Order: sequence, then structure tokens, then C-alpha cells
Amino acid sequence: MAEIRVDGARLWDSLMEMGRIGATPKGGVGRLALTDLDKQARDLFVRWCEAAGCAVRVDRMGNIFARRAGTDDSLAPVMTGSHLDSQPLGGRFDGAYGVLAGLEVVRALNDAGAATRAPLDVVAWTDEEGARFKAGMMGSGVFAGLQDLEAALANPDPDGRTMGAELARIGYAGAEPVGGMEIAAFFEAHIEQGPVLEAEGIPVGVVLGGQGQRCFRVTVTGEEGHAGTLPMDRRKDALLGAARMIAALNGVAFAHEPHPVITVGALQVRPNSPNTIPGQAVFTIDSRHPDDGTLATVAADMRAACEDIAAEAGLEVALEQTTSRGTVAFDETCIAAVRAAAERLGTPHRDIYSGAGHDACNLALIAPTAMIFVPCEKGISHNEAENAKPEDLAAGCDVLLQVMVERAGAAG
Ligand code: HGY
Ligand code: MN
Ligand code: MN
Repeated sequence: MAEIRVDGARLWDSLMEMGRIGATPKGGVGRLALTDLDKQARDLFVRWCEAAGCAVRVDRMGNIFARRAGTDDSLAPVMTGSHLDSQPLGGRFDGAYGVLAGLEVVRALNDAGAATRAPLDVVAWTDEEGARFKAGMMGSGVFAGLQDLEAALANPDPDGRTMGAELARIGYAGAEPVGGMEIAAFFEAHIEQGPVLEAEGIPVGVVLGGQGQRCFRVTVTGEEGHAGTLPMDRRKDALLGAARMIAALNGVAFAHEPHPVITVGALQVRPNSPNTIPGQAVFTIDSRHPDDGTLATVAADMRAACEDIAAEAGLEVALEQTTSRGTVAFDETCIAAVRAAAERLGTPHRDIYSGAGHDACNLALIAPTAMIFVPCEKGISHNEAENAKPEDLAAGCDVLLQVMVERAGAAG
């Protein structure tokens, strides 16, 4: 089976067709989790998997599993996959590449009439991005036992629609239990979402692990008032307080070496009226660092900064932690398999750490796991301009095929 290669043109075409679902004017995609567009993407993926002879099952978190049978289905599956949901102004490759690379492995094995001993599962995990509901990586998080199923299903979007209701609405409230299954190994192919591989002209990244992440929702409460009558020194302006906190958080990042990354990406103001002093402001914090201890210190510093500003401004502030994920080290044998496969294929590669979070970071808690990165143009991601080269996508997919077949065992 070592001689089997993927069909790079077919992979590219599948990515372009998937990228037409939720396409944005500047060439990206906006396909938020559990929207009608996510449903369209899911339906297309399921159609393609069934056409490739896979049996498709869906679990209660809406995770989709497409199984290519092995010759011995009593064996634990070798699993691959990623996510089909995107950022509001995301790219065509973040997530979709890992899902469709898995499908391409199945298609290439079908073309070759090749059988594996263990079955192969290609997975589309629910809501990796967390751009609509409260936290990300929910599908793989519940599957890995990190999050509670019922709490996840009750998770509301800003309009109060829960994940459970939205899964039912789009027809992906599956019957299968979530998790609790043995997995031989999980491999995820993904664009790097950073500049290193492209800058070095290297098509494959052997991912050693990922950094830790802590996210918060910060609610700042003041007092609504009339913009024209209330003197400046008597105001309890929640938005002004939030703005000062956000600036202070930026300072916290530069107070640590190496710097954590701290991002305030979402802000809601109430009542959000030009001539009413804001009584409430809610913003999100996403903080990450390659060292768990530093991440904890950064969290304490951020909390102190917000509370000091609130006390001085006569405001109330509450920080709710919505995500806490430690640094992840992937499985040594899986990492070695990725490296050896790239060697066998004569594909230049280098070890790399992931700055972004991935479903693989959750799967690593319950199964031997590793990732395969490919370059993306200028390292741009979470941006409509996200782009990748067909030859790099194919090179990463060939490595994926090799490691999956090696782990599943060639039959006959
Ligand atoms: O935020 C992340 O790291 C991932 O891209 N959702
Ligand atoms: Mn992703
Ligand atoms: Mn992403």
C-alpha cells in the first residue's frame, strides 16, 4: 500500500466545492456551527462519504463518523477528521481540509482496491470554532469527556437558541452515544495557521503538541444614564470601564516572557444606544501560552487588572472562565509515524508546535494522537484571504494516508 497516492486534484475540487457553501465576497467562508450553511456542508460531506461506500453515523453532539470497513471490524478504528464549521469571516481550508483529506484517503484506497485490517473513521466534529456558542471544540470536547453532554446541549447562542435545539433543527441530533469508544489512533491534517512552514518552504509540519488556552466572558456592570445631562464625574460607564480593562489586558501580555497571546474578540454593549451611557458591557478574553504555570499567572493578573479598574471606577465586574485547556503533547509513536511517512515519501518536513487549538488537542486525552500541518499563504487564517497550495494539501494528505494505513494494517 506504500505506493498508493491521493488524487490532489480531486481533493482540491472537493475543497472548492465545500468552500462554495457559505462563500463570502472576499473568497472566504462564513459557516457558523449548526446554521443552515453548516447543515448544507454536513449534508454534502455525508453524501460524499456514502458515495465512497462509508457507513455514516451521528452521535448526540452531532459529530459525524464515516466508517470505511476493515477486514476485521472488531479492531478499534484508526480515526481522522476535523471540522466543517468556520469563523464568521473564515477561510476555505481551516477545518475543511482535515475533513476532506480524510475523505480523500478513503477515495484513494477505494481506487486502489486496497483493504485495511482495522476500520477507518473520518470525522466532522461539531462546533470546533466556538464562534456562535459559548465555547469552542464542543463536539470533540464532550467526546473526550472534557465537557458534560447535557450542559453542552443546553449551551445558548446570543439569541438563546441552544445547541441541542439547533442540532435537532438541522437534523443532526444523532442517536449514538458521545465517546466511550476505543480508538487505535487519531490523526488530524490542518493548515498551520501560522507563517513558519511557508517561510521555510517546507510542505509538512510534524506537530509535537499545542499550547494551553484559557477563555473568559467578562461582564462589566455600571448604570445607564442620559448622555446629555449626567456630568462626567458622576457616571458609571460600563463601556469606558471595559475599554480600560481591555487596554490593561494588553499590558498583561507584555509583562510576561515569552509573551502569552491575549485576544479580546467580541464585545456587546447594553443598551447599545448612542445617547445612553452604557450600563453593561460583556467582552471575551482568549489567552494562550505554551506553559501551564504561566497561563495560570496570566489569568490571575488579568483578573486583578479588571477588578482594580472596576473598584476605582465604581463598577462591578465578573469573569466567567469558559475554557481551560492545558498544553498538549501528542503521542510519540504517532509523531514518529508522521515523520517516517514524510521521509518515505521524500517530503521535506520539520517539527512544529501548534499555536491554534484543534480537536486533536481533545482527542489526545483519550487516544494516541498527532497532527500533520501544511503551509498556508503568509500564515493567514481566520481571515477570508486564507489560502493554501494544492500540492502542499496533497503532500499532507499523502502523509495522512500512509500513517492511517500503517496503523490500521494492510489486509491481504
Ligand atoms: O481558536 C483556535 O485556535 C481554533 O482555530 N478554533
Ligand atoms: Mn481549525
Ligand atoms: Mn479555526
